[in-house]
Amino acid sequence: MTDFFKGIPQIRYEGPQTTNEFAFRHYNPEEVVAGKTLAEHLRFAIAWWHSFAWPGGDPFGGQTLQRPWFGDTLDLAKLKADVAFEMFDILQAPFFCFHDADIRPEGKDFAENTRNLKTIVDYIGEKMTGSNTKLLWGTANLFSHRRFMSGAATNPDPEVFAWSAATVKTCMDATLQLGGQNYVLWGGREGYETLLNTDLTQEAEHAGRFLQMVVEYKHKIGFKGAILIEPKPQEPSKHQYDYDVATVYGFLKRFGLEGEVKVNIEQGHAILAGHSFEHELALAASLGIFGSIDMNRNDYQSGWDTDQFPDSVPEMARAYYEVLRAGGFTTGGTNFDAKIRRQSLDPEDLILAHVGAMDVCARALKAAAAALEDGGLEAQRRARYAGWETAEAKAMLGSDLASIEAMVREKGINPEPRSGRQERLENLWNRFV
Ligand code: XUL
Ligand code: CO
Repeated sequence: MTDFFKGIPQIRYEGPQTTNEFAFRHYNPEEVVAGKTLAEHLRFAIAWWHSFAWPGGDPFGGQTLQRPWFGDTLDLAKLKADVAFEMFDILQAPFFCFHDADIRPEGKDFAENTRNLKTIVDYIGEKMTGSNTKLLWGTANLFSHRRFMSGAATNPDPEVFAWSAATVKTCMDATLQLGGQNYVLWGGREGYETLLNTDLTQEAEHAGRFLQMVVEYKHKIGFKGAILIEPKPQEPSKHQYDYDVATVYGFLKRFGLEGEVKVNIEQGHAILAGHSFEHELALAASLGIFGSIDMNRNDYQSGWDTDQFPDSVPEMARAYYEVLRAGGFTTGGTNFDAKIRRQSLDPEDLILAHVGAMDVCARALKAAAAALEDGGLEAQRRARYAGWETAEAKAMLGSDLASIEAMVREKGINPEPRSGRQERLENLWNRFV
């Protein structure tokens, strides 16, 4: 045991009336909602990078957090893992997620990176045998080190492509070894700063081939989890190639990967792309590529990716409504890709950020499940398209413009507009939130 979380009890469900800060008010992991427990629905994961590796910097100032495990040695990386598993236990977290660079010290070359990764992955594997916490996904950090400043798979330098491909191989091996349920690729610097130095065509070809290699390797090693792309429109690059769900789908189609790769959708990234979170979720479900979510929120005033913990039940309820309509998570889950503010120095802040977020998500999921169970919204959605259920209407889709023109004349078709009932539907929705 380390003493980092000394005095902080394990968080248990005590119900909405409790005044205990260190308790869940709404997240009762065993509560059954719409046929599954809340733990099974929500599949919460803790992000290693924000909770254990982030030093608290922003563009105007450096480190504010001082953690006893900060530093680039294997012993400190093990201490970090010890603390991580203590936090997973305090929160009863079912899953965690990591990048290679979050868990291992940086080596002087590729061989040392791989050795360090293997040592820490073995260490984490041992810790997992005595823990209930599993791996939701692993990923490679192909954006922080200066070698990636011009991209990884899309870097103009083939040596960086090689380094990146080799690194992803080691991270997929690590994810397989730890029983990960997904492997994620977020193209942090797969994009450009200026078109004046960028060959869009060549970069897209390289990114497409890179992803094909990831899928080929997945099958080669027998990894049964899902490969997920995480869309984001900009930041760190001015323009990133995996802009949003629609763009990723086009990219997957172009490289024949739409049956192999799904998406990990992040709330803050959806907002940066000018969408709502629920739009991205609904679109992914409709395209058959919904995989997992990174749960956080952005500050609507600052306009950048602030990665705050979610605090809005109405917003999250709209998101979980789409998750439930999509049939819920299979390999995916709710990963808190969220960081405490840089002034939140205390170990308690880190724990309570997650407690609050888990409660917000649980309330949202319950509201969404109630709305879906009520069925009123879905009935009205179906009723709106009921005209298309007739054989005549369906046949029109197999017809042609000239025949349809003849039919319109013959029948004297003259459509009467009907209300979209938006406010009535919003009122119905608000009964559940
Ligand atoms: C960055 C981001 C990443 C990915 C994993 O905005 O969301 O943390 O989730 O690389
Ligand atoms: Co993310």
